[in-house]
Amino acid sequence: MKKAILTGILFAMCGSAAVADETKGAPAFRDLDTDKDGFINSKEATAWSDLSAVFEHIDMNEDGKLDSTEYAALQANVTE
Ligand SMILES: [Ca+2]
Ligand SMILES: [Ca+2]
Repeated sequence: MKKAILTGILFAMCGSAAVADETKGAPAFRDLDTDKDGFINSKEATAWSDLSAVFEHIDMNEDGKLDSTEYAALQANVTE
C-alpha cells in the first residue's frame, strides 16, 4: 500500500520538469545526515526541499527518520 503511494509521489516528482533538475542526482545520504547519527531526520531533510516534501512517505517503517535503505529506495527512483 505504502509502496504504491511512494511510486505515485515519485512519479509526480519526476514527471514535473520544474523539479527534474533538482531531483536528478540526489544528494548523498552522508551529506544530508549532518549530525552523522546514521539517519536523516525531518530537520536534516529540509536541506533538500524535494526530500522534505516526501519525507513521511518514504519513511517506510514510520520511525520519523530515514535510514540508508529508505533513502536508497528514493535515490534509485529519482536518479536516471
Ligand atoms: Ca542525522
Ligand atoms: Ca524510517
